[in-house]
Amino acid sequence: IKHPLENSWSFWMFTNIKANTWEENLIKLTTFDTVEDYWCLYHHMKRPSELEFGQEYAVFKNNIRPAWEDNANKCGGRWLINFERRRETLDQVWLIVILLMIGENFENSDVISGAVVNVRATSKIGIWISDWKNEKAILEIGKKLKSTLNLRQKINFHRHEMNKNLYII
Ligand code: M7G
Repeated sequence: IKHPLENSWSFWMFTNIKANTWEENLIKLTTFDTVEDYWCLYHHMKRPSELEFGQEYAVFKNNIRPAWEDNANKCGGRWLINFERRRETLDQVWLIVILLMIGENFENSDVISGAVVNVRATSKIGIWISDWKNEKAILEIGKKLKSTLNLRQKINFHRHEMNKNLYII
């Protein structure tokens, strides 16, 4: 028997084809709702560090698109973790973020929409939260990320529709 997750999640891939619009480059690969199905995907898919520059993975709750325009994201924002040339830690951090998320390890897991990993010269992982006004939940999630991931660098949270940081911890 497989171990069910609290939520069902979709795995998305963003390919950077110049002729396409941003929306057209976003493809839903599959959906999973058990621990075992996640590990199966993990073992078969490329690690983020093996993706090409400009490509992205996103893991979002099943009914939420990894786009600002989605109802669950339009009043939201994200915590951002940057990776400057330390690509090996990118894969480890991505795995832990996914496990924290699908295991509902945050007190405020309900406000989490999903997570994105962008592979660039400076790669980054974003944890998307649906309500930028929910300071308590945002800070709880940010602090838990920092402590679990053992991050020494600062991380910042900003609204999707604004470039200004709301929180830096
Ligand atoms: P990004 O991937 O957040 O990285 O956005 P960056 O801002 O650090 O470069 C890159 C570009 O992709 C944006 O300027 C938008 O043109 C497009 N884009 C990214 N996201 C997450 C969205 C989205 O949710 N909706 C739309 N319409 N475009 C997006």
